Amino acid sequence: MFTLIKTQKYSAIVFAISFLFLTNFTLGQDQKETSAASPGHNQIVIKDFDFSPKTLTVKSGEKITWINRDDEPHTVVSVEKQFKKSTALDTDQEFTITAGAPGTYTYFCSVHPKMTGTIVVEKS
Ligand SMILES: [Cu+2]
Repeated sequence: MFTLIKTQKYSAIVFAISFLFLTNFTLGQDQKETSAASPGHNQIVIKDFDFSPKTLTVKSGEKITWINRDDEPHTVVSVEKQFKKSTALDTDQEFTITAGAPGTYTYFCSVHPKMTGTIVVEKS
């Protein structure tokens, strides 16, 4: 009798923990999909000395975030000074700007000037 209760209690705890993990996992997935799909959130990943995507099209007023996934520091500098330049971004550091007037914005990394990218800003 005692053993049976104990086992049931144990099962209940195991069940509760699995449920929590499952819920967390599901929530995590949801959040990921939401942020990727939600309008106004545009991310450029810096990896292997490259900006990805190379060309990003956004609407005026939307935010653009660069994130450095390299071990090397990188910067984001507008060729025509259309937005303020970033500081040197360390690994996993982010830099965010708000897209201004419609147009084509080219930018580069001042540490590695061969790294270039383009942002096309469309009318919102
Ligand atoms: Cu760089």
